[in-house]
Amino acid sequence: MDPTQFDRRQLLAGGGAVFFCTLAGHRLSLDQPADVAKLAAGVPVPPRVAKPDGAAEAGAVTAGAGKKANTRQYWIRAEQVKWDIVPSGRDQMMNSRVRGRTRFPAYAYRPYSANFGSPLGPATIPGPLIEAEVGEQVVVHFQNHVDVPTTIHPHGIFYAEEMDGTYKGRFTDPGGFVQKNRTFTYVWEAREDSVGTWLYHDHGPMDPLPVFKGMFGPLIVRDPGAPSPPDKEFFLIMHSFSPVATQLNQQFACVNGRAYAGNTPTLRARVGQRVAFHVIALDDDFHTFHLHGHRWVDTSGFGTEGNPGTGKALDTKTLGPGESFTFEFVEDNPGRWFYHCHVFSHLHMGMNGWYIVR
Ligand SMILES: [Cu+2]
Repeated sequence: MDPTQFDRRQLLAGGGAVFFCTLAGHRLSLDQPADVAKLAAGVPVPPRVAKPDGAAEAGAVTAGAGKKANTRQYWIRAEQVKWDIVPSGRDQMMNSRVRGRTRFPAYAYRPYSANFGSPLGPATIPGPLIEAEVGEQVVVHFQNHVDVPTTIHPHGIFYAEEMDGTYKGRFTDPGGFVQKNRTFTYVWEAREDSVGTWLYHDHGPMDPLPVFKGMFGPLIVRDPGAPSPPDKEFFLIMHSFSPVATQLNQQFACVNGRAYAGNTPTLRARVGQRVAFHVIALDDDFHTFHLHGHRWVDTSGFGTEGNPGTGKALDTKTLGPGESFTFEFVEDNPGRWFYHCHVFSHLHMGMNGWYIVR
């Protein structure tokens, strides 16, 4: 068979759409809107989750009881919010207007005071920073207020199987399928090998649509013996908003829930300050984080036996889905700088922002 003919036929059969994932028996593509609530209706409640009332929430709370470790507690609720990806309506890099609709019904994590007393801020994309020091226990009370079952699944920190926050079909633990208006308490441990910058995100039965609607955030485990934190710390998550999740008619390449300089975070520092960038990638692409006017020494792998790191100077680093890295430098170069993804299509779909040094 003529291979060009085959490709053409395949393309036509799929309507030009590129396969993304199968969810509740439906094949989804990134560029075609999906209704996540409708899809969720087709997912059966796993047997361990469907236990008698209250059983799904018990157990978890006692998992860390009796431990001597210091505990850090978080109250985080998943909420539905109208989210504007380009609130200014403009792209400051190209000095142009961004056409089309940019607001969509998002899912986002929102921090609360103890026992969900009152919100500590708005629901944001990414969600609140979860922070711990080695030796601490992290207790995250998670309440789900979105229409579909969701979870919190952490990277890097230690957790027992039932604290994984992951849907596993009929083997799912209660923490992997938190239904609307239910609460689940995750208990994790910051151990020595957890030091670093990580992320957390939904890993429930509708994975990855809630992530593509905004359910992710940064997590950092600090070494209490390390030098004091830098003067400036920036947490940047590189991701995208695709029509499959936003129901908008175009794709946006984002940093922290926004697209295009002037909407993405504008970072500020002064000469002489110690500056740290924590960079995370989370969508279906690789990203090359690039910072203008600066270099840093690649220390990834330093301190690990058999992997001394390269020690090379970098100004660009590639991240795959779910990866993260941190770099630090002492600021010595004033100016108005760009940070951006160096994949050009991402850069021009909005994955860029300002770094301003005085
Ligand atoms: Cu990119």
